[in-house]
Amino acid sequence: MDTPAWPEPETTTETRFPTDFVWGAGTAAFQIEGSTRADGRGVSIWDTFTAQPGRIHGGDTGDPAADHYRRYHEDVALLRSMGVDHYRFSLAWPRIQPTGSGPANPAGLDFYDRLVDDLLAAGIQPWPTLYHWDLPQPLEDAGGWPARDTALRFAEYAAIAHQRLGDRVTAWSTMNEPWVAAFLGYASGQHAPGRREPAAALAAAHHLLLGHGLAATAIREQGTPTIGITLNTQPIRPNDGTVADIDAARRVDGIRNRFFLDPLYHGRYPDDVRADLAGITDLGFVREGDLPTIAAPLDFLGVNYYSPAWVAGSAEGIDPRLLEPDGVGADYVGCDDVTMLRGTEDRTDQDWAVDPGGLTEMLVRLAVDYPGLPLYVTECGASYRDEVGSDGTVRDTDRRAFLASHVRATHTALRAGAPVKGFFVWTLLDNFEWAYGYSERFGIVYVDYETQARIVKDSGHWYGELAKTGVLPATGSE
Ligand code: IFM
Repeated sequence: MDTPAWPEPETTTETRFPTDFVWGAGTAAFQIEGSTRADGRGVSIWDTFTAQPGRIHGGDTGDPAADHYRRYHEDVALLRSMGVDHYRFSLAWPRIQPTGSGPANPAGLDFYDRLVDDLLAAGIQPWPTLYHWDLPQPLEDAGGWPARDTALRFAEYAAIAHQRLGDRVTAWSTMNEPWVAAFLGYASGQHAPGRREPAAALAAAHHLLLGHGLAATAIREQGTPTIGITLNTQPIRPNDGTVADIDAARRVDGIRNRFFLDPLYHGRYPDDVRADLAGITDLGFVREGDLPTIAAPLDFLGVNYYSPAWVAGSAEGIDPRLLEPDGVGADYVGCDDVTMLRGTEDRTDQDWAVDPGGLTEMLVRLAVDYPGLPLYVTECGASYRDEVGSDGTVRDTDRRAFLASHVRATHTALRAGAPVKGFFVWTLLDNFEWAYGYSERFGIVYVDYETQARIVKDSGHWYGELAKTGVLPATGSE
């Protein structure tokens, strides 16, 4: 894998974005809503998973989260006061269809109806995602994403949601990070439903993609929505120029990126990845007609970016301090022998590598290898240990610097010719960070989980200003 010379980021002058560039903030239902048993909501795999001892840091669950189900009005007002006029959120399938099939739950639909109306009244464009990991438990009991039927049920649910909201919502995303749902959910078991079955995880990945394609087709038949999917594509960097390192990078890139991008853009799974996986599956779950369905026309690609990965073909001769403590784990199916490296000393408080150049690299690569679709950075953000100062403010300098450098990296990609149309910060509110529970804070708004008071952090004030002006000041003046 050659590393091209990326354009140098602009740092000495202010950086102006196009006037129609979209600035937004994102959230996800299970991470913020709470009220998990309210108004007929069904049980999701995350309710089941969080109830199992030892699964989540501190034994945390989806309640109360940020109590957004009851405080959504206040949160919309917060977005408005900050000057952020695009809001990416997810719909909870178990609120809308409590068992994952059959009739809709009117109270669940009513909630999103009120939220959408509130957003529009505040001048904020809603960007719902249909699936951000909260599968109704009865569907998991029937086999989950490894079972083909789940994809069919997903398309029915998508049609119900679009039928109700499609008159006011134009931008729809089908899935968030199917890689995570498939491989953390069914291979490493770090996420719900906590299964450790590599072959089933590959079937899950295919059925998530199939569900995406069926849902996109179903809602396209109802009107003229703008439809996208969000992937957490990641630059995979070989440690060295050795054949072993470069081949390790190819394999990890294959399962992380191309296993999703190739079927979506080209209607096929990559041959090299099929060959890599031959000992695990023959992909017999792929039926005739599936791939054209998955490659249904799209209007945009959402890109979630946090950090690159650095890989080596073997750990031999590498200073142990440079290795990722968790290694490759089971996250990258078929790559168990690959070594993961830390890559950089610059880390968030969660110990994730900070590398804004990786975002430029990813956006430019997508523009070159997968041309044709507008790109939106649908998530980018960082967890730092915030504290409320004695003056009641949250001075999250690290997060602000992280965001500024990544916004700048986005502009660098734009300048290089990548069709980037927007940036959504992850995340609006501190929230339930999956296996980490409430221990990690990614928000640009601080949430006191005891009182549910919100405090806009310094990064939130800064981001609101950026969203209003589309101008990023020169480095040093941020
Ligand atoms: O919080 C998550 C989000 O739900 C999906 N993308 C990554 C974020 C940070 O881990």
